[in-house]
Amino acid sequence: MKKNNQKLLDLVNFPQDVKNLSQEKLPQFCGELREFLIESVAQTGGHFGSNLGVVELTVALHRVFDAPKDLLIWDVGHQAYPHKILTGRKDRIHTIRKKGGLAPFPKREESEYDAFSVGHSSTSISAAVGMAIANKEKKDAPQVVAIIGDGALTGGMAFEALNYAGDANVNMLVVLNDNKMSISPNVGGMGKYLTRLISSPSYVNFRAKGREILDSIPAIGKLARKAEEYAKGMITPGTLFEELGFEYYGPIDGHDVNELVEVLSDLKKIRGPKILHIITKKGKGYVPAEEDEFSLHAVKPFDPITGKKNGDGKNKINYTNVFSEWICDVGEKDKNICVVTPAMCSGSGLIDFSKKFPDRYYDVGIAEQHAVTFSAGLACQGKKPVVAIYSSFLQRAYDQLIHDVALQKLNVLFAIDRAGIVGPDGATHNGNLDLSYLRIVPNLVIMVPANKNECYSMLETGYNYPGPAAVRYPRGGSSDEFRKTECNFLKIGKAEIVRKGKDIAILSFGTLLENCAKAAENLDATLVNMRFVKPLDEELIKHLSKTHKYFVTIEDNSIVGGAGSAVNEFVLNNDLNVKVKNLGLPDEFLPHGTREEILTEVGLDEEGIFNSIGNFISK
Ligand SMILES: Cc1ncc(C[n+]2csc(CCOP(=O)(O)OP(=O)(O)O)c2C)c(N)n1
Repeated sequence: MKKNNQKLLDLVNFPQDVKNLSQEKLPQFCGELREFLIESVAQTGGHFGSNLGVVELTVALHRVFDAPKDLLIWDVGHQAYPHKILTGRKDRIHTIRKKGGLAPFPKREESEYDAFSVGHSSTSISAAVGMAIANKEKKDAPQVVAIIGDGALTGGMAFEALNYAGDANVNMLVVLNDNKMSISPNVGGMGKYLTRLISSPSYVNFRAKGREILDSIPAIGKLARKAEEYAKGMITPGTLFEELGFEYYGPIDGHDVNELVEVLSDLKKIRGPKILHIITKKGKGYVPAEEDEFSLHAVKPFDPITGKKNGDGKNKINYTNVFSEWICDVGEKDKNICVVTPAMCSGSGLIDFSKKFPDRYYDVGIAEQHAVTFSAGLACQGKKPVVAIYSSFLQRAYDQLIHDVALQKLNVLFAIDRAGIVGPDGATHNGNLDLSYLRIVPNLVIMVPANKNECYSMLETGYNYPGPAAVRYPRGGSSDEFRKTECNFLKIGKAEIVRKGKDIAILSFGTLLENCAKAAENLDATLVNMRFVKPLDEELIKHLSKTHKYFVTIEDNSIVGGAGSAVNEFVLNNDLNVKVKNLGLPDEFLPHGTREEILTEVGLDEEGIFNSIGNFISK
């Protein structure tokens, strides 16, 4: 029984509780859920606009389907906060993205309601097809629903899956959540196609009417079906999904919870591949987020009344800002420079460049593979493309980097942001593998800046190097002042000795150099800023091996196959007489938390590095 002043949300912890609400209370319930979400994200920060946009959809899905038996697969999973709240995690939602707290995205280990672990885009339809096919022989097979945004639909994998599922006549539903936005406004022909669908007369009603008429003349058979298709072709500006083998329904208002419940209940009864197109507003119900869908895609903690960010509002210069400055500087000087982003304009620091040089700025959608091969094409014709990409998303375009860029020695620069530990976005977004997977690619120069000035210098060096090059830098900043005037071209494959000591040589690759200072001072060790993972400064390594007993390599990358492994190989192959210890990230998928917390946990803070080296030499 609901007491006076008790909220409906207080009564709901699991999907069954959503089913127990009376239908006319659903809009009120959605309002309460939205309010709770705003207060919660204001405290924790995190993905915001997308979650506000799927409140009604999430309520309707949990009312109609029987999760966890029925399988709900969220694409990207940045919009799954309401789903977490309705599936037993309401009390812990304020811990999301924090160390030991709820994961930022759906995660199978976290809840039986999370049918698939996600974080990267455009996987939902493929996973759903696999699940539906795996269950197809079962008597009481689960319903399988993939929920994908119009942005995620720009990823090639989503098309590959649609192409397959339609043809294989898989029993599944795709809910296409169309808000016209990716993180920034969505790009590409598919987005325009969806807009044409929306602007056409209500298709869903027409089809219902059409069916009624056809059902009343049963003998027409195949001819009737053809007539129906013909009529559909006339009323919609194209039937792309239907050509792929899906039944298309919609578009409908994704904020009308009762309509959603009705349509989803109907669709549950129809077999085969179906797509329901719903229209939503990113940021729905919170005015600042509705007015600025772009900036409020993801937020830092803020005051829910004013919408203003907590804290002093001063942003320190970080590596992304350095990239942003550099690319704008080159944009002024070199007409051939162009930048390619797979839908990460703001995160990659490209807002200024896109405004100053719109004709040399290419947002290609969430399409990493295309981004890299497209850049290869640009380079073939004399342009000088820079692929601005996050480390973990570059994993998507590995063969393109090898086959389309490196093999052809093309002049493409990879500006790889979010390398190493990223922090609150956790395991799916950590860039802890790039040095391992890049190091083995022939022809590629790989640079790892130790500070912001060096990052600028390396971008300049890589850009002017006549072949494929990569600069990888982490989220956040370094303690040094950024002084552009101190930036220079670097000599390819040359390291820098930061401190001369004896017996121990610390070979640091990248930004953890700062954390080595204490160990170097206290142990009187030589400290080297290696700068290049490829080519290695072999001459210096040989020289140091003659004057030192111990080498310690350090990197913000997996120890397996990373920069330290390159040193190991060189030491072994050249019979160098040194003992080597590799420090870096363990061979694990590391969880979320702040970057500092995770680095401390794996022993890569000042203290941890000092202790590890101490233990190593005392053995
Ligand atoms: C492979 C990959 N590239 C980029 C991203 C970063 N990213 C997260 S959400 C998002 C936009 C998704 O747009 P859409 O699917 O329309 O959902 P919306 O945010 O509009 O609700 C992007 C580009 C990602 N998660 N995975």
